[in-house]
Amino acid sequence: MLLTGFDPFGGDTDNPSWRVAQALAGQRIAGHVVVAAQLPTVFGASLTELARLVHQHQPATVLCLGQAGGRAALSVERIGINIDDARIPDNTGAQPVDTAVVAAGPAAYFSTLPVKAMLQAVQRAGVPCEVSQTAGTFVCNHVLYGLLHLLAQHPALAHTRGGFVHVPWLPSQGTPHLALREMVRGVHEALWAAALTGHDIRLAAGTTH
Ligand code: PCA
Repeated sequence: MLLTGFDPFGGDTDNPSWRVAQALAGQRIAGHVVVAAQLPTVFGASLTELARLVHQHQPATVLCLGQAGGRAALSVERIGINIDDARIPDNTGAQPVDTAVVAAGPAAYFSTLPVKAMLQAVQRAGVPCEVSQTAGTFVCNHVLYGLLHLLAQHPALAHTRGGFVHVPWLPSQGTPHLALREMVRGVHEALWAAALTGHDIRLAAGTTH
């Protein structure tokens, strides 16, 4: 399993997504070993590095993590869209507006991880979790879309599934927040569910929102 987090961005000095990835590095989850890596919060370079890692490790599961300030729960992203539209500059100062992630690529890709099974597993562990219908239009969405495009394009990666989870701020960063150990526990459960669930489950109407 490849688990990525980002470096701090937008003036922050910390990024919980990388803290969580580090905490789970080397752990064995449902028979898979977690390889953790950091991606730069940079359009383009983040995807170049992710593609290199995916080709190198050929993992069964790729889960990218990112910080979403203002959200109170782990959010399992359902979709990546083909747009870069940055409200703030990335870590090299680039601020694309209304440009495609992949020129002439499809409008969107759905996560190929079992979103509802992951949601259920995290909630059952008592960690706040929701499904999110948008990963935004900054570097996190860029990475989710680019990952899913990569996996869709390469026959050698046909058995690799990919997706994204946003995590809240740490208590030191602002409110709402979640303790690091809760985030780690939740992402562990999400990875466990991703590894063990072939086809996603159906949850009864009204049980998840
Ligand atoms: N969060 C940003 C990019 C890096 C990160 O951790 C985002 O949500 O796009």
